[in-house]
Amino acid sequence: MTEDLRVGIVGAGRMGADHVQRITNRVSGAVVSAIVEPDAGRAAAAAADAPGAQAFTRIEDAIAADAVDAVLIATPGQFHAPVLVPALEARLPILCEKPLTDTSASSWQIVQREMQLDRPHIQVGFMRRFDAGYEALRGLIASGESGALMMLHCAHRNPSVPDSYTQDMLIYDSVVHEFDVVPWLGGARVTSVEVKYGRRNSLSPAHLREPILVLMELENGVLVDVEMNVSAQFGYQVATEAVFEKGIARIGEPSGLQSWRDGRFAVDEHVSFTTRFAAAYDTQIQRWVNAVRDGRLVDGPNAWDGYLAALCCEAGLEALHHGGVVPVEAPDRPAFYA
Ligand code: ISE
Repeated sequence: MTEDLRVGIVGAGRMGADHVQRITNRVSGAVVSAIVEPDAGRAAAAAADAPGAQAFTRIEDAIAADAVDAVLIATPGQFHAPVLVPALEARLPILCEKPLTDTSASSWQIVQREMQLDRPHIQVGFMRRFDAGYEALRGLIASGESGALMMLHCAHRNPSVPDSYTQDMLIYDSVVHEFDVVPWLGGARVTSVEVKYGRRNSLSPAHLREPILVLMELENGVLVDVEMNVSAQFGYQVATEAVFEKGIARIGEPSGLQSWRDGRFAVDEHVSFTTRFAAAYDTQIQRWVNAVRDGRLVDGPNAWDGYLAALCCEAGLEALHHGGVVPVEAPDRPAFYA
């Protein structure tokens, strides 16, 4: 492909607008050719960062107008399936923000439809796999230098969340990242999920009961705990401590500006995932664009990974509402997604 890849961005909310800027200003080999967004104000704001992009309210219209070579879906998860289906039917490469869809049944249907094509067309936006810290930790685990991995202690802290954030979103909007990245790190799928409630943060929105502790077991015996905390106040922090037979490793500690003043030492911390993972998002989109341009179509987590995460989310929601250790059963990965 010699021309720039024409990407249609579906959904111009926070992530969609961020991706418009990224593709326009930092990604090479691609251009935002269409913005698909029913809200006129949002569409106009995003269009200001995408010179020449056409505006549509439905993905079907952008496809019919031959305005896109590839689709980047950044709507809320419950609106992914209605975009994935026509985009797959048009055989377009797709980068779909997490989650793939909002239920394992609908994710399964997407996987079934995709398997009718010649190869995977969907990459799922689990951007942590493109973060330098996560990549280094995965390399250390795979090298065996510190012995076998025993446990992962994960912290997932948001300073606060909007009123629209519900209790279930603790699982399917937030812990969904750990449901993807932990098996990728640990080399085995999740076999069970448990949720523990402790003391409630009095600063949490009235409709939320959190922080929660999510416990996972992997098929290879590795144990994982995730502190899921969306009212941490101080900033945005995603950190992991890995426990090995012969040592420990940590990623995600604050690494910003260090300052010494008035007898105090301080290190800047992020306040949003858009800055904490900015480089990971850039790498993710650049590698996806490169893969689409050279015909591989996917370079990262695929729809099967999205389906596995959806199964974990369902187990997580069951554990969130009814307690207990909830098993996660999954079929074997088809050769199509090897
Ligand atoms: C948000 O949707 C994200 O994807 C962030 O990465 C996550 O940290 C946050 O909890 C979610 O609400």
